[in-house]
Amino acid sequence: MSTTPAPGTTPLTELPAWKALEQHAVTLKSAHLRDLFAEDPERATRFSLEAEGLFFDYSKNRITSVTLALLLDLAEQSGLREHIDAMFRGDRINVTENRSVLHVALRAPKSQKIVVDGVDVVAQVHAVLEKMSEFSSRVRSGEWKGFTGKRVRNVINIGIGGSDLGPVMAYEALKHYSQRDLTFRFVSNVDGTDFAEAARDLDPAETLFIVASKTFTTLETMTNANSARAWVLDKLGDPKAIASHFVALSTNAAEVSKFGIDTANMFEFWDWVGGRYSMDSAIGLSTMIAIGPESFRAMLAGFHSIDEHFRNAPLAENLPVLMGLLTVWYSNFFGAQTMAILPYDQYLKRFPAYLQQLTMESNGKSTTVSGTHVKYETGPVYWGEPGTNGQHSFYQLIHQGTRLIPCDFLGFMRSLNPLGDHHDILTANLFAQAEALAFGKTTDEVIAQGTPDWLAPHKTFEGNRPSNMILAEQLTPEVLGKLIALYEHNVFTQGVIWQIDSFDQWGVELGKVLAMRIVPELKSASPLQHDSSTNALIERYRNQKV
Ligand code: G6Q
Repeated sequence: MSTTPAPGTTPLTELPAWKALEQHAVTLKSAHLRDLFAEDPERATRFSLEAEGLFFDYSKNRITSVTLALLLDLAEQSGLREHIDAMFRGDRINVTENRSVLHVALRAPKSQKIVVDGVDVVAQVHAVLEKMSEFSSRVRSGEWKGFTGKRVRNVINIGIGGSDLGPVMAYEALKHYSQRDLTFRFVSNVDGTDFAEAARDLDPAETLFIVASKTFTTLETMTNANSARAWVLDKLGDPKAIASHFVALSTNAAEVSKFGIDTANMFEFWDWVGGRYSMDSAIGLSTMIAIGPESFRAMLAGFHSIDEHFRNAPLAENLPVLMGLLTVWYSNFFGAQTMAILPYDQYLKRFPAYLQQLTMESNGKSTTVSGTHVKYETGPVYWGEPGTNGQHSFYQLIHQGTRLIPCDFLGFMRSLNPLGDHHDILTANLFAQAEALAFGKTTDEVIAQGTPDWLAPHKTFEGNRPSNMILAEQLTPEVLGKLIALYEHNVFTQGVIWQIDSFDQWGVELGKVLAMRIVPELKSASPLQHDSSTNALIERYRNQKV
């Protein structure tokens, strides 16, 4: 193994392992998975592993033992191990924002200590968890009353991006465990339709709003929160009603009280929790109300078990590391532009959307931590839908299109809703798709099945399309925590290799500023100083709005 340069000091493309991978990829591109499996009867065992109750089969990837060794060299030469240690220590690895990145502290057991600037953040986390548990129990039992004395029956989370996608995804994923006499809704879009449709059939006297915003200044969220306040006051009249119908999840106590929410009803988190890494912080309050404090803690334990695995397992047996390296392999050496996330579980219907933010906001960067422009591709586009629905729409392109789309398949051994042979059919589809993508169907096989020669090319499947298979016993809160942590650390691994800051989001910040400039221009007749296209669009809106 070659010597390891200090992390980040050598440009990625000059690392010996990178150069070796470039050479190796040339030979491997012509290898077919059919042959790789035929040559090695042990392949499925060689390229699969089980960790923390998750089974990971990565044998249907276009790799050999040499590929794996080179990718692991790349991880070592990139200083992955040192970067992992730095994150867990609380070093300020989010360099452009000069912040620690400590979502792992959100699920650390009470006995653990992580000290940042002289403060034990684990103790802070547990104090907030206690407060959340107490509040959730009061809402769930009906003890928390609205202003008129009616119990809360509806919970509406108002937030956007990291303050929305996690709570929505987790609510959907864990609906099976939720308290069914409570209604949960999520309002994110500043489009008035989102709030109007969420509130239209609800009684303000029975509705609790959770205003979720790390900064408490986000235009969309504050606009929706103000409309919610007006909606409550319209029916309940008295401004004192706000205290019983609004709570806040935020890092910004000053803005929370300015809005009129008592800071006693604020659940705190900290600047070392990134928005897209916050669904297990106070931002998860709606999840905790839905599934209860005990299940929420089980979810945290699931996260923590993968954190420990990521931190301690050798790189070669480290599930998130392997997943991250495979994504680097396809993105940088096979020209793959996208990754499909295909959960075979209806409860995970929002999981691809959640991962879209986690992965694309984290690794959609083109400047390295040392400020140079990258000379290679970084974060791929993540997308997906639950199986089997996707099979009847976009899978065609994955099977027979011209693009290489590595897939992550996710499945469970047992259904939460056993119904006839539904689960066998679902799982048969899951396994069959991965098999067909890898092995395809040759023209000879097609002709042997009686297809006329002219039609045979259309019914031929090239195969050699890579996929991972991730299996767990059943979708529980704990397993959901494990799956999310798996992708968080997968993203981390990719970011370290690509030498980018996976924890800032300057693109999102830009969006927040740009709209603020145009809002007043839409309301006035002031002269415009944009480009001719933007000026014309604003003029058109000014002329046609009622
Ligand atoms: C996430 C991003 C972004 C953020 C939203 C909402 O990592 O920073 O999606 O979560 O812009 O921000 P607030 O929580 O501050 O309202």
